[in-house]
Order: sequence, then structure tokens, then C-alpha cells
Amino acid sequence: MRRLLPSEKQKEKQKLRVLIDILSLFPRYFIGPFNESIIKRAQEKGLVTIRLINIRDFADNRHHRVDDRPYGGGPGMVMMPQPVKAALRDVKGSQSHVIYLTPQGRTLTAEKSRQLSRETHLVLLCGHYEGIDQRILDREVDEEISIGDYVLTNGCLAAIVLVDSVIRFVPGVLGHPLAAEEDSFEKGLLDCPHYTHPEVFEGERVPPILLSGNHQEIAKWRQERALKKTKDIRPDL
Ligand code: 4GX
Repeated sequence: MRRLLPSEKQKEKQKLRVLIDILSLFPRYFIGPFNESIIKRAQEKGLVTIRLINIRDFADNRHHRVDDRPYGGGPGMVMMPQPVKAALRDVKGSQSHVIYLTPQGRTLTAEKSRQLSRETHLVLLCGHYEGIDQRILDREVDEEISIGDYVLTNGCLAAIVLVDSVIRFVPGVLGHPLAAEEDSFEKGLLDCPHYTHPEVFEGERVPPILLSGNHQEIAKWRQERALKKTKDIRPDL
């Protein structure tokens, strides 16, 4: 294959860029996690663009109310459809994939994160209170995802987890091109233990095999330890 011209390389990169819009009631939730370390650098490199949208800005009533009492009664409040619909209309385009974070969704996996990393535009909808009016979910959401079987106070932390796990699969985000592939779960196993200096810490030695320089034996040892760990902790894998 012929080499790409610089302008074409630019286009290749542009194609792989991911735009992530996060719709919530607390945009400031995301400031800390998205402005540190790998996610920060991914944005600086132009590989991902993250926009934080406050759903309250789209409420068309005088007091910018976004919640109301549930039909049928019961505790808590439900997010009204109008502000959510208006916020979605503002960001959605032909390439958008809209995700609602909820314990009622399919559980997030590494495979799902890899799949989402190939999308051009992700729209993450964060629920607050008892959730969002079902008519919005039926008409506007492409997919419901849960980050695990527990209930958070709102969807923002779940969106942070999803963004973090997805961007690791965006080419160029991790230093080593195959780092995401090397990680645990790609082989269906938990990770093996890791050691660094010093050789003896509080009387405990690093396993001697790791100092042997025999890379074949080291790979075998790591594989065995990963297998044992998986059998003990996660036999379901
Ligand atoms: N994985 N939450 C959504 C609002 C809510 C309440 C009831 C639907 C029904 C969560 C999770 C999660 C907390 C986000 C409740 N939505 N999100 N929120 N686990 O616990 O994704």
C-alpha cells in the first residue's frame, strides 16, 4: 500500500476522533476526573472531545424545574421529559449513539467498551432522582448500560466509568498501541501479580523467576498465576 500524504494522515486521525456529550444536572461532577492523567492527555491530543451539558439550561419553565412527582404516587421525583428532550435535540446528529446509564441496563464489559470506542459521537444521559420519564427512554435512547449491580446516587459516576473504559480503546490514547489488548479480560483471565524494586521489601522477596531473565519461563509463570487467581476469584470467567 502506498504511504499516506500528510493531509490524508490528518483525515485518518480525524475519522478516529470521538465526540462525547454528557447530559446531566451536575456538570461539575466531571471536572476532577476528566482533567487528570490519561483522559486529560487524550483530550489535549485531540483524540477525544468531551462536552458537559447541563439539562437544567434547557428547562422551558420559569423556575428551570427539571423534576416532578411520579404518576401513580410513591417516593422520590422523576425527571421531566421536556428539558431532557430539548438538551438531546441540541446535541444529537445523524451519527449519534445515545446511552442511558441505569442499573436496568446491560452490564458494561470490556467488549462493549471496545465497541463504543468505534462510535463517532456518544451521548451519555445521566439520570437523577428516581430516573427519567419512560417516554424519553423509549423514543430517544439507543442503549441502556449499567456499570454494575448496585445503585448510585445518580448516573454521573457511571458515565465517568464508561468514558474511562471506552477511551482506553481509542487508538493513540494509551502509550503502547497494544496496551489495551494486553490487559486482563482480553484473554478472559484476571491479571497476574506485579512486582518492582526493591528486591526485598520488609523481608519478602520478589518471586525469583522474575529475576531469571528467562522470558519464556516468566510468561509461563504469569499465565499460571493468572489462571489460579481467576479460578479462585472469578470461576465464572
Ligand atoms: N449503572 N444509577 C441512574 C437514576 C435512576 C434510578 C432508577 C433509573 C431508575 C447506575 C448503575 C446507577 C443510579 C444511575 C440511579 N435511573 N447507572 N440513577 N449502577 O446506579 O449505571
